[in-house]
Amino acid sequence: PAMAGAPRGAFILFEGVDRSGKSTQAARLVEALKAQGTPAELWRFPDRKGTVTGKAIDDYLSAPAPAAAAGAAASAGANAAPGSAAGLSDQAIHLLFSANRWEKSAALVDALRRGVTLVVDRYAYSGAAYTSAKRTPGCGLAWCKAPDAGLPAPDVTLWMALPPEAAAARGGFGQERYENAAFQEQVRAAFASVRDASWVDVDASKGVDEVAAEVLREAVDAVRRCREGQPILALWD
Ligand code: Z5A
Ligand code: MG
Repeated sequence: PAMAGAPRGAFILFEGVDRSGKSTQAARLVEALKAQGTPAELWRFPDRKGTVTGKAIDDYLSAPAPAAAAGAAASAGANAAPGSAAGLSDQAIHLLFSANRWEKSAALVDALRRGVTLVVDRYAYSGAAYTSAKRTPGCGLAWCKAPDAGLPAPDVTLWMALPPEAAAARGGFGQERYENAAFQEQVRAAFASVRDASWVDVDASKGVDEVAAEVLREAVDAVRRCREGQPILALWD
């Protein structure tokens, strides 16, 4: 609280495997915070609009998986047209996802300093988890984390814990690149390797209202800590 002006907002992050309810809860949380008088905005990564990198990432993700095997399905399609985002190498798309966050990092810190709490749907943990899950030679966890080191770190990361069976029961996969069960299991394991002190487990298998109540408790706690002067840290430094 040493700084003049309004206390800063909190950076509240949702991470989790597909269909764990991140987007549902992030939207709910923003409304709940606003209703309590806490200025809040919903952000998501990848930011597919309003960034230089967003369009390429969107094209890459909407391309269907090129092969059946988990690793191959997630990786670049050898048959993709040269120069199309769908055919980007694992390294190139990884760096674009990271660049997409760096594009927004100054604005993110600025919003926090203006007192706005940011509720963020996915971030660098997703980046490291999805790419390292591909098991591309040379792209181990350290390589995957490196480009995101130094980004503003979340004040709390809400890990939406959901067993695979429960995730499967929430409906079939679409046609996007990473939407197959085998790859999702590799992603789940990779997330376990990137968890850090900012992480709090939320039981995402409960009903939407129950999950929302647990999420709000954690969020309010983070907002309080930031108001009391908890500094903005750098990720993975
Ligand atoms: N990716 C990457 O590779 N590198 C990066 O750096 C980043 C991302 C940042 C796009 O992400 C892809 O980008 C993603 C990771 C990769 N790959 N995949 N696959 P995305 O965020 O756009 O993915 P998404 O499609 O928005 O969402 P999602 O993660 O699959 O789902 P979710 O947001 O966690 O869940 P939801 O949409 O809130 O809910 C899913 C369904 O469950 C829906 O029908 C809900 O009504 C239902 N639901 C929600 N909550 C409940 C509860 N509590 N009970 C029952 N049913 C529920
Ligand atoms: Mg989502």
